[in-house]
Amino acid sequence: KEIVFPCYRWVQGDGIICLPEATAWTMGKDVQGLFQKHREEELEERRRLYRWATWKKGILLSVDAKSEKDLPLDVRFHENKKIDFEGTLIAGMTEIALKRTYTLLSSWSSLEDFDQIFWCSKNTLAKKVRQSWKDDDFFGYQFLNGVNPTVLRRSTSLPTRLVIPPGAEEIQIQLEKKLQEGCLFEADFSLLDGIQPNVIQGERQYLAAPLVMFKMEHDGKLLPMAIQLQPPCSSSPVPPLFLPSDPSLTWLLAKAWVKNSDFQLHELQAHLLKTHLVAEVFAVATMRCLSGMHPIFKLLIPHLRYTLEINTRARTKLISDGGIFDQVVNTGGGGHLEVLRRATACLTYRSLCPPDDLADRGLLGIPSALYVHDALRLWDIISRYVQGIVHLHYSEDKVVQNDPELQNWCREITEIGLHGAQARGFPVSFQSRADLCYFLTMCIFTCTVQHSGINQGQLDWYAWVPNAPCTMRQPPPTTKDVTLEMVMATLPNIQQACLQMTISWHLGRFQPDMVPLGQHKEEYFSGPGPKAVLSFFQEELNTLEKEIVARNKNLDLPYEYLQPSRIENSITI
Ligand code: OYP
Repeated sequence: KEIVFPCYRWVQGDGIICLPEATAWTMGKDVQGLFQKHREEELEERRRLYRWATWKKGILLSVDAKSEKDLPLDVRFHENKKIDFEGTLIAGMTEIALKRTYTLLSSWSSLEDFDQIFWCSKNTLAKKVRQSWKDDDFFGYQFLNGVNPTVLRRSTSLPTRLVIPPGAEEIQIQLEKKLQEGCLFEADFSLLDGIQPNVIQGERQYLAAPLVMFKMEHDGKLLPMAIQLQPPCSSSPVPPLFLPSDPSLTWLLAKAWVKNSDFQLHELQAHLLKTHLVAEVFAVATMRCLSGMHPIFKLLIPHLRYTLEINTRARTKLISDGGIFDQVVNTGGGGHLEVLRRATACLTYRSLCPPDDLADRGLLGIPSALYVHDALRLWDIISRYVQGIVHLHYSEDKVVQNDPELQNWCREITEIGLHGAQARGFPVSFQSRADLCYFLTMCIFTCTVQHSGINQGQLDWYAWVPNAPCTMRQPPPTTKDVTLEMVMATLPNIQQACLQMTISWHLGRFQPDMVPLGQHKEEYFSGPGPKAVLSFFQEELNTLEKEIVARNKNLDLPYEYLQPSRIENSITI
């Protein structure tokens, strides 16, 4: 009797989809060893097709591919995705060229001049950003519910770097009072300290490493109290503390510096490293270690679609020599790789799991923290889904312990892909079903919820360039004498601002071929058990969708990035 082997492959291009047959099998279940040989051969071939590569030392490992053309067909963009991706870039670049011509003779001397290139037609929240970007509560809001909700933490003491300059004792008293009340928060960008800034077309750019102190009001508003742009250092005078009571342009420039630093940590640490590159490690390890009939392969594969190709494109065009970072970002020219290296060196398992991360950052139980609320709800929903699938295939902890493909997958992720991350809390083996479920929840959460939360907001928050400048062309102010000329000479020039808008739109806009979380059509599992688990997952997502829509109706600024229908099933952009 011929055995039909389950396979994961789907044939691309001509629309034929070849779905995996049979049920998911762990090796333990295959007592007669019927599939053993097939599994071994399959994995041997996959290890040949998907190899680890060190793109740059000190950064997570990636798939071995010089360009997307080197990738196996199974993981390439479908034709329509490719046309859309490349077409949008061309459209964006053409629009920039037109704008450049159109603005050739106009002035670039007031903040309103950014209007000349602003794409207000493209969305409404971006318009609101343009109106309100100078307001302190709007500035604070972004650290809770903006494009980068990953830096803020509740203070447990006054930061040691916060040296109070003479004459600013009053602010120290206020900070201590807020600390006592438990409503003092901070955003610290020390990771950027000492990073070499870019040189763009012969012009030196500048970087800062700010600290912002915030207070939370009773109505849930987060307000900045003080900004220190550089950490103190023994060879220079105590850095000034910028305050809301400073002249308005001084305070505005200090906030713009913070937003520039936030842009760097957002794109390099929160976005690139902690979603894209981590997901790539899961993808390569999954292809190398788990056979197509393995239940965990079937569980994860929909959440790994297109990730290898988008990341390969990022390595050839975005963070490459002469890529977009080098062209218009002040960490570009190598500093961006050093930021990635530093961020890799402090990447912990806890920081990828919201229940741990948000507790560590003291962000639980804050009604105005909408990202926190939605992320935790989604974590729970995903964890029930994962548990449903895992418990169908692993009857007890022993079965987990005795699954060699799975254990190998775990070790390969932590020791190889994540570059020896066991010291930072990542597991090298799974001892129980609970261990396994937690790790898988983290994998799926990272590839779906977290990426959507971090990616979509680029469209809203980065189109009005002064709100999040991609580069700074003058050094940070060291006194409080700030003029409009200084502000304009510091913020990005027309060319840089245009490119920032184009790329933010390219990445943040709705993806025409997007598959929402849990809505993939491929049936990797057959049999009623897994199907019921998947439909329960979909139901729970539906319920949450309704809750979020209802909540947003009553808000001035709706928080929509984690609405399940907007969360993509994998990292594809
Ligand atoms: C890949 O062909 C990606 O020029 C975007 O990267 C853009 C390209 C390639 C260039 C395409 C081309 C997607 C995935 C990612 C990521 C995280 C970092 C995003 C940083 C965006 C920075 C915006 C810069 C504005 C100036």
